[in-house]
Amino acid sequence: MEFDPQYLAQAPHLVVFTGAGVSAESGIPTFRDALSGLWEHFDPAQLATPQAFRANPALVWGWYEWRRRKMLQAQPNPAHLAIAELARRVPRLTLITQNVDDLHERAGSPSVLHLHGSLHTPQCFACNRPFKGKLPCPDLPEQGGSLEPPRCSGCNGKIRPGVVWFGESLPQAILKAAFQAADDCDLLLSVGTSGLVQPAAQIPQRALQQGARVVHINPQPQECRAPQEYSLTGPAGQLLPQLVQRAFA
Ligand code: BJW
Ligand code: ZN
Repeated sequence: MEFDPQYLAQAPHLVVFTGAGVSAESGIPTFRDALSGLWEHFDPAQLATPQAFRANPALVWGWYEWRRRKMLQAQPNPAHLAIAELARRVPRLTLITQNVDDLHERAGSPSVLHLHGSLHTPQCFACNRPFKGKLPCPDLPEQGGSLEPPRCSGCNGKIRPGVVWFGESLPQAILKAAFQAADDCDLLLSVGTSGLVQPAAQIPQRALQQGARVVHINPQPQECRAPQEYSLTGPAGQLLPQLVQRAFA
């Protein structure tokens, strides 16, 4: 069945759940896309786990600094802007992202639940104290290279990126708020995610289980198992502005 944009205009509580695909058109690589995904070129076990940081903190810090600087240069794209516009149009919108960039905020979204943390909130690996200093900005080779992490002013521990690595718990209050929103919403837009990483992948499932409509927006067609599940096939930067325009024309 076709998704009627009027459902968007009529939803009392809309959840927008985003993944790396929403930032792809801003030039930020996804993780699992063939050829362009980060995990095509880098091994997550050596870069995105606490064990990796313990084994080689300079390698991990250098890689994340390279990514953080790329993200600082990136700009929000029409998908981020359309989501911010939706927040101004609908009675209630909960925005949940798996992304560690700040492009939703820079597009004007007023409140964002960051399930996997942020590249802009480094903290101490030993005592978790947030790092408040200015990050040094030495030259870095393309794709990272070794860079010693700064030290914590409290305990001299090594500073790590403020993201959630494999095997780590998600921020519990944020996960709880995200699950509550999924359990309560009328419509959920799942934008640019492969839905492979737990526990975030449960969010669209929870919305479906309590009867909400779920719309996947992705260039890859998504399998729809429930009658109130829809797949809109194409890049988010094209589809989302069209959807918003049609819903509120
Ligand atoms: C477009 C587009 C365009 C392209 N427009 N779309 C149960 C079963 C099995 C395993 C587990 C389990 N529970 C926990 C686990 C372990 C693990 C896990 O899920 N592993 C699976 C991979 C198998 N989960 C964890 O470890 C989590 N912690 C946890 O559960 O703690 C308790 C626990 C621990 C251990 C055991 C059991 C319990 C933590 C997960 C942390 C994820 N961290 C990362 C890295 C963040 C830091 C960094 O940036 O480096 O988060 S991994 C990476 O994947 C990142 C993303 O947020 C996340 C999701 O990826 P996403 O966003 O979906 O991106 P892609 O690339 O996968 O997909 C992009 C999509 O966009 C594609 O579909 C494209 O088609 C599409 N696209 N262009 C729209 N223009
Ligand atoms: Zn410390």
